[in-house]
Amino acid sequence: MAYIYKGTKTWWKEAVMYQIYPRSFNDSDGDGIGDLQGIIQKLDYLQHLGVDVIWCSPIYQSPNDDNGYDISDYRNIMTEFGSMADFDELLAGVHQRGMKLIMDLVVNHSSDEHDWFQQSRLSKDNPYRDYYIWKPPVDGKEPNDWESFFGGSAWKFDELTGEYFLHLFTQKQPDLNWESPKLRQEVYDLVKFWLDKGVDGFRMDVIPMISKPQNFPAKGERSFYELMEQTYANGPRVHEFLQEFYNEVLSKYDIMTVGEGIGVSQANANDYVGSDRQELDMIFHFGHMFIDHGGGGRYDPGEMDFIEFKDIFSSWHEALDERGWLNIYLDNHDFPRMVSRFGNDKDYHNESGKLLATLIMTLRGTPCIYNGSEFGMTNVAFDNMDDYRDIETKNFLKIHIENGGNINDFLKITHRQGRDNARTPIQWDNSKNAGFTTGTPWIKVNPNYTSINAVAAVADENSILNYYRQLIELRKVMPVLIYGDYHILDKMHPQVFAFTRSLDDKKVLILLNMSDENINFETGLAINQLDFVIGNYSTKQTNGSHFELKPWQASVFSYF
Ligand code: ISL
Repeated sequence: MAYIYKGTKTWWKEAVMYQIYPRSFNDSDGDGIGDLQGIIQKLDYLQHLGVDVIWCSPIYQSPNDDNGYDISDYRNIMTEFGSMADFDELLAGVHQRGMKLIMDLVVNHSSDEHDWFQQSRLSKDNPYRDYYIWKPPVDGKEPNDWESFFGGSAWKFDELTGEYFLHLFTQKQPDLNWESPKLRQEVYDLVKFWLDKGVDGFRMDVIPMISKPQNFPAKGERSFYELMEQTYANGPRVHEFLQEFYNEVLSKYDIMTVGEGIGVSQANANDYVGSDRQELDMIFHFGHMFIDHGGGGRYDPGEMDFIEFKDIFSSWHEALDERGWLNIYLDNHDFPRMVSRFGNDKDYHNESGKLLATLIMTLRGTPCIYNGSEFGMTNVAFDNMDDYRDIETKNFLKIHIENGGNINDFLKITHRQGRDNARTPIQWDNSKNAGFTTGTPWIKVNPNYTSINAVAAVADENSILNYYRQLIELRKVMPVLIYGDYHILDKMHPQVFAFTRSLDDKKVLILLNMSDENINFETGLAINQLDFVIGNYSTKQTNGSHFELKPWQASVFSYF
């Protein structure tokens, strides 16, 4: 029976997204920090790649305690990144090339250097006091045992009024109090400011966390992840706030909204992104990204479980069904590089880079390419902890040392798990500093830039980049890859991720051998005719329903 997609068809479901981490993207003025003019210089490169929507990590004024995710002025551009005139030129340049620009909205917290916070902390009766979450000491100590994502207590004492304020991230990122109608109106006004400038939407930072249970229940014996999922995220008024946000602002523009779905599960995802909910358009989840995080989080790594990895994609497809929509990704600025984490960046760099590209481009959802991963940028392994910049890494190093750990053990874990793996400067070419800056880069360049860089990739018809270009083109002429149903094959197979997509009378078979082995794979499908669509090996082994797959072979066929 042919599958008919009954959900709504729209531009942001058919788009391919590209995330830019501006600080590391391209430096135009030699200060060693990426900037907006640097992005403008690369718009033709992005148009050539074929992406439709660019998501820029925060570019607002910030002291950069958390590289822009601590905003001190929501209506001005970060000094190092340029001016509002630069932004206007960037937005115009994006639109002239037929692309769209979405910004990063960080309104679960601000910077402590924001005027709102500077006012709020002055006195208990200050008009801005309730823009943040203040609590008196309990027995002379923190109000409760909540922990920060970045280690330590989630409360910081402020001498001025003798109270604690909540910060689920760094001490310089005080949580905003969405219980305050005035604060919510401030948020809606600043969002309107950017939408009226023509911005095409927002990625919303930790948006499931904006409603805190007002009894502030203790963590107790729960793990941090349980505390985060059960208490920080999915709070009692989160949907009320998002529906108010939608009705007052978001519904009035033809835009795209992407929720960072931290703490959201298959069970409640459609409460956020169901087309009937009038909240968000899509979310990205963390199921596959947290598989190898141990009980102690990112710096307490366990093993990746391939069967679980596959099952997470299948269960999310089933959970959202035709009501909701996903943003599909395998890396971003918070996680290691995909080809290093999920591929084999040593022996099968090209093949596994293309295989992972095939995966994110053929699952149902809006795929997001993280800057540099389109040509296979890899993790970095700095020799010295002093070369790392991420506040999360620094905080957890301090805790590791305080707990008697040694710095070399932590360095090895950081090589595997650290966020700076994804934040080394984009490797444009094989000139000094990979063409990122004429100055001293804010973070060292990965030494493999001499062989892994955009110029080489564009020129090499067999590069990961040119393979992405072909996949992006395919999606434009194969609606089955956008709206098609999904069905996994042999879900317990230890090396192969195989699935089909089907829409109307079109059927596509995707075979991904995610191992270093040669694998004989039986699809079990009754296949009359098989047409090769795309793949990372030139040979096209086909024998009805049985396939011989080479290491990291990705093959896509249409079939009847
Ligand atoms: O790094 C993580 C914890 O190990 C991620 O879970 C991350 O902190 C979480 O997904 C929230 O990320 C977002 O909010 C943070 C910011 O540091 C991240 O860069 C941003 O993506 C606080 O704004």
